[in-house]
Formats: sequence, C-alpha cells, structure tokens
Amino acid sequence: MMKNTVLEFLKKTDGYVSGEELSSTLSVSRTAIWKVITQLKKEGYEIESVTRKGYRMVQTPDLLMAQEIQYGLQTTLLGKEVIWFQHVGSTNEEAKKLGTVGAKEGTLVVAEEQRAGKGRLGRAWVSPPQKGIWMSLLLRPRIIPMDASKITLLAGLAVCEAIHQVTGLEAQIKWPNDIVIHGKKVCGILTEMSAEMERVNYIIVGIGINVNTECFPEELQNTATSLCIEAQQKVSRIQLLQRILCTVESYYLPFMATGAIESILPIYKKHCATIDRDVKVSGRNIEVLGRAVDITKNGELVVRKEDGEMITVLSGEVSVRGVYGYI
Ligand code: BT5
Repeated sequence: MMKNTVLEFLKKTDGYVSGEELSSTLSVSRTAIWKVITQLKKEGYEIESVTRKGYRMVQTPDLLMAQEIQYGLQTTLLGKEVIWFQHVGSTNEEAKKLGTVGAKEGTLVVAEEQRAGKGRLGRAWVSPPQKGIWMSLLLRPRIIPMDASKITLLAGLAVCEAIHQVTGLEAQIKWPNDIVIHGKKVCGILTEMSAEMERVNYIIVGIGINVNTECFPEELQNTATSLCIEAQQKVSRIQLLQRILCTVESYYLPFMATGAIESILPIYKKHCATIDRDVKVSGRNIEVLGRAVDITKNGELVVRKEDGEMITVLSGEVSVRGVYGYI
C-alpha cells in the first residue's frame, strides 16, 4: 500500500518530492521511505535521489505490473486484482487455477512472457518477453454454458475498439476469435470454461496481442503482424491494456446477467472481416465453401453455401478468402 502511495506521489510530481514530505504524509520514518524507494528501483523504476531535494521519477519500467495497470484505471470490476508474472507457462492455465480456488471475478493474470502460450485445439501461441500483452481475465457470469462463446465475440469487439482508440489503426474481427490488420493476425482470443449442465463456474478469456513485436518466427511471417509494425511506432502496452479493460468491461457488465449480445451485434458486424466474404468452413470431416452473410443473436455465423442452402456455424475453423490461410 505504502509503495503505491509513494509511486503516486512521484508520478504526479514534476520535480522532486522531499523525503520529509513523504514521511510526514505517510506517517512513517524517512528510512522506511528510503526502503520503499530502494524496492522500486529493484523493480525497474529509475528514480533520482538528490540530497536536500528528494526523489524524482525519471522513468517507469515498461512492465505490466499491478501498480502500473491500476494507476488511473477506470474500471469497477476488471483488473481490481492483478497477478503479474515475469514469465509463466500460460496465463490461461494460471487463471484456471485461480478460478478453481475461488478468486474474485475480474481478476487479471498477465505475463511479460509465456513459455507455453496456448491457442485453440492444442496449438501454440508465440509470446516473447515484453513484446505483447499476454493476459487472461477470470469471469463468473450467471449465464448458461451455451452462451459462453458469446464472450469471445464481445472481447474481440472490445479489443478491436481499444486498438483503434490507442493507435488509430483500423483492426477487424475475423470471426470468432482473431483480430486482423491488413489481412494479418495481430491478436488471438482463447475462451475456456468450467461449467456444470446449467451453470457456469468460471470463464477464462485469454487475449494475446502482438504489440511491439518487430519480427516473427519464419512460420508466422506471412500471417502475423503487430501494432508496432502496422503503426510504424512503438505502442504503450500499459495504455492499451488499460483501454482493453475499460472496453471489455463496458460490454461485459450489461452481458453478465443476461447472456445476451443483441445490442452489440450491429457494431460487431461493422467490424467483422468475415461478413460478406467468401469463406471456407472446415469441420471434422467436411469442408464447405460459401459466403458469410450474417451473425445470429447466439453469435453463430450464417453461411450461404454454394448451392444456396443456409447453414449456421457456432465455432470452428472458418477461413476468409483474402485473409491469411485462404488466398
Ligand atoms: C488463438 O488460437 O488465436 C488464441 C490465442 C490466445 C493467446 C492468449 S495469450 C494469453 C492467454 N494465455 C494463453 O496461453 N493463451 C491466451 P488459434 O486460433 O488456435 O491460433 C493459433 C495459431 O495462430 C497458431 O497455430 C499459429 O499459426 C498462429 N500464431 C501463434 N502465435 C501467434 C502470434 N503471436 N501472432 C499471430 N499468430 C500466431
């Protein structure tokens, strides 16, 4: 607590904050203040100390630590609890453990690096240190399990908007779980659930965004991009993460009690790269070609097959012609 107050003082003050002022405001000794400053320096803060003047914040570290995320954060539910890792296997796996032991709704797990980041169906998610936002949100909505996949849509729309607000870039959603810019993937979402027949215990929304990645492993070079590549400048991960928490919350709060997404569908469709495009739906043993024409209130994609028949797809692999994977 004391650490956060000292940080706040240092951040909001342009010049120096005297040790005396800090110690009297916090009613602790100057040695205690000095210890906090030493701790902050260890965490990567660059703080200048000058005799008789005091302390001055020179630079905050480019890390997604709790106190940075929560500084000025304007949410009521998401990110009130933050678990940060320098490196971890997968933030979704950590969030699941927390979900099982009763952690609070809105808890955010975030890591600088994932060493076993996961995509869907056992695929891997490349998550190099400090280059992206690798995060998972623990949610406990009072909805039926069937409505859970709608959360991927809601989160996708929120991330898309947050990217636009922070970078000015026009991102699009490739239904159901990718965000693309200029036809390349910049973000993937992995929603996982623990549920009983009629009740959701918890849902984990895992979001991976390539923020400042400059180059990708060879196998991703033609299909992946980052915000920094697209905007041609470094993007603040903290600012983007805070924005994402706000935009996800703004869609999640109305959703959490009812499980309905009708109200966001018109805007979702506007941002959706899949609608009105030729698509290829790949199921277990089938492959269907057609045109994506709509999204239902259940979040399903409506596809008009080449023979005119309409089908709905709830989840699975849908490639969009012109976007990676289906040229
Ligand atoms: C996804 O799966 O797109 C979901 C990715 C979710 C990642 C987040 S990070 C935080 C949280 N913790 C986790 O462990 N996971 C979540 P899918 O649609 O299956 O796409 C996976 C495919 O995307 C891979 O097979 C690669 O082809 C490609 N890929 C892997 N890493 C990528 C990256 N960094 N950027 C773009 N494409 C990538």
